[in-house]
This record gives sequence, C-alpha cells and structure tokens, in this order.
Amino acid sequence: MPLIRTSLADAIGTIAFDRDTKRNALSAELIAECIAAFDEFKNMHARAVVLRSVTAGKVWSAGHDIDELPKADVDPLPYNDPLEQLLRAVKAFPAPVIAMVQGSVWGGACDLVMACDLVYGDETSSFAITPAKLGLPYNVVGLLNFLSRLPLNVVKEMFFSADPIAADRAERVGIVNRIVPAAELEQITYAMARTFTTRSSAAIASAKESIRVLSEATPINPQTFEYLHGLRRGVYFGPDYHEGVASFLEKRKPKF
Ligand code: LCV
Repeated sequence: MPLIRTSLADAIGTIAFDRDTKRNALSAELIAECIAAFDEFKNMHARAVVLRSVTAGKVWSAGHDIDELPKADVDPLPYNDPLEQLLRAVKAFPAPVIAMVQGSVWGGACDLVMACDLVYGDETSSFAITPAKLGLPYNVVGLLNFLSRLPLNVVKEMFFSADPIAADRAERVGIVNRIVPAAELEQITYAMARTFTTRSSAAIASAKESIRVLSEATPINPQTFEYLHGLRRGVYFGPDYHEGVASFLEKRKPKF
C-alpha cells in the first residue's frame, strides 16, 4: 500500500501523506516515496508542489519515525538519514514547495515544514520540535533551519520546551505565512500555487536556489564544527537518548 498519494494538475504537484495509522510518521519508506514523487514532478516540469496530508485530521505528521531512530550511541540524524535527504530534496526542488498544514506537526516534520518555501495552515495547526523529549541532540543543519527563520528566543523556547506553538502564535512569530479558516485553506493554498505557475519558472528557480545558498552561507571553521559535533556526541552517547527512545516505545513519560 503506498504511504502517500500524489497528483499533478495544471502544473501543480500534490504529495499527500497517507499513513494515518502511524500519524504520518516519516518512515524511510514514506520518505522514499516522497523523494520519488519530487523526482517525477521535476521531470514533468511542475511549477509548484503542495505537501499535505490526506486526512485533514488532528495530526499532519508525527515527525521522524521513532521506531527507525538508532536506539542510542549512534548519531540519530546523520547527513544521510532519510529525513535529512527529504529536507534537501524540498530545498533543491526547482519550484516553490508549499506546506499545507492541518493539525499538529511534530519533530522532524516541523523541520520539514520549515524547509518548505511557504507554509499555510488553519486554526488546528500547531508546531513542535521535540528532541528535548527524546533526549536527542538536534543536528546543526536543522538548528540553522530554525535560526534562519525565527527569532532566537522563539527558537530557544521551541527547542528547550518541546511544547507546540499554536496557530495564531505560529503566524505571529513567522513559522507560517498565513493561518486561514479551515474551509478556505485548500483554495488559498492552491491559488498561490497557481500564481507561481503564471510566473517565470526560470526566475523563480534561480531566486529559490540563490536564497538557499545565501541563507545557508554560515561560515563555520573546522574547529567550531568539531566543537558542535562534540556537543552532539555528548548527548547521543549519554543516558537521556536511551531513556527518551525507550520511554516512547514503552508508551510512558521519560524520566530525565
Ligand atoms: C513512530 C509513531 C510516531 C512517531 N514514530 O495517536 O525532532 S526530533 O529530534 O525529536 C526527531 C527525532 C523526531 O521527529 O522525533 C519524533 C518526534 N515526534 C513526537 O514526539 C510525536 C510522538 N507522537 C505523539 O506524541 C502522538 O502519537 C501524537 C500526539 C502525534 C498523536 O497522538 P494520538 O493519540 O492521536 P497515538 O499516540 O495513539 O499514535 C498512533 C500510532 O502512531 C504511532 C504510535 O506509536 C501509535 O502506533 P500503535 O497504534 O502501533 O501503537 N506513532 C505516533 N508518533 N513519531 N510511530
């Protein structure tokens, strides 16, 4: 059974998560289907892509599939982790990718939403980044994703508390472009996608890639990178990561 549904109409691609039994957790298999869909849409010269969930339910995506996280003592989010590959595929796609969010967004799915070019949500949208609940050290690229988009104090609140940011505040702090009534979300999202299809795709592709390169141009010398990696190693070799993953799998609250 496919874990996503895809369509292409009027040069607008749609990728819809269809794994509600696991709250659209981003497993390697689901991610592989998403990346294949992006490749197909690139070949078909899609002028915009909408990323959404089949169900307008409580949960847009529960984030990284925790069952697939390394059980501990291993870097949980290495460069070639499937989720990291999906984030890069979104950023590299040569046309705008719009996240259409209904329901709650968790962990790596929040990073995925932030990697999209635009985010539209409705009043049920909420956004939480959750490594602090799993005892997990977030990766440098992911942190920069948030830092390049949100005020420092909001990034700290999200990463330290792991609490969801609700829709109205998500719009105020800039996680989303717009929060609109649920009944209008689909129409407004696809209207913007249609606008993109009427503009120069070459100009948009060049602007998107230039903005990506410039926004990621954070000069870090090797010593600084080693230092940051040491901070991460200290966590994923530590007891909290064991406890964080175990508590989720045993369906109990973690004791850090
Ligand atoms: C696998 C799941 C998941 C899931 N993986 O339904 O950001 S980082 O660094 O933390 C990064 C590593 C990351 O993204 O980690 C994942 C962070 N995600 C979360 O912390 C969200 C964990 N999930 C939840 O809190 C709840 O499931 C929510 C609130 C999303 C939905 O609650 P609800 O009561 O509607 P259940 O909890 O009953 O979950 C339904 C099924 O989905 C599985 C969960 O194990 C259950 O499976 P079973 O029915 O087989 O028991 N599931 C949920 N999230 N991330 N599997």
